[in-house]
Amino acid sequence: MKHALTTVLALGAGTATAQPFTIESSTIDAGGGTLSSSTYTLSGTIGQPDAGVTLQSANFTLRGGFWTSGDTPTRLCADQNGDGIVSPADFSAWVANYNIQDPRADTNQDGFITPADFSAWVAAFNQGVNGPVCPN
Ligand SMILES: [Ca+2]
Ligand SMILES: [Ca+2]
Repeated sequence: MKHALTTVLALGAGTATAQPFTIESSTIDAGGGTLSSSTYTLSGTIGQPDAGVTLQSANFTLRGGFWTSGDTPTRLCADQNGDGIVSPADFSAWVANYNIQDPRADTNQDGFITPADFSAWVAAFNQGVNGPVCPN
């Protein structure tokens, strides 16, 4: 059995080429379901200990979070404190997010948190509600 697994891995490595990567949103957690009434519908999965965790290497970022039944929740990129508005308080929030390498500080959405994100944040701030949208 060990030999078979090694062979499979070797084949997989042999087919890896320089192609773009795509990983669809998914969950490997157990359970989940939908509750509904005449007015409301709630879908979810409990037991997602990976929510909020970010793994990052030089080239890739993997963020854990809660799945949704539709679109990924978004916010204005300039809204760094998540209060739903773009205000000067978001400058301090961007600095705080930058210092702890919070993914929200990646304002230019290139997968890296660098000083270039400050320029992107200023541009997004100046665009106000017409600014770019980022994932929550
Ligand atoms: Ca804000
Ligand atoms: Ca960035």
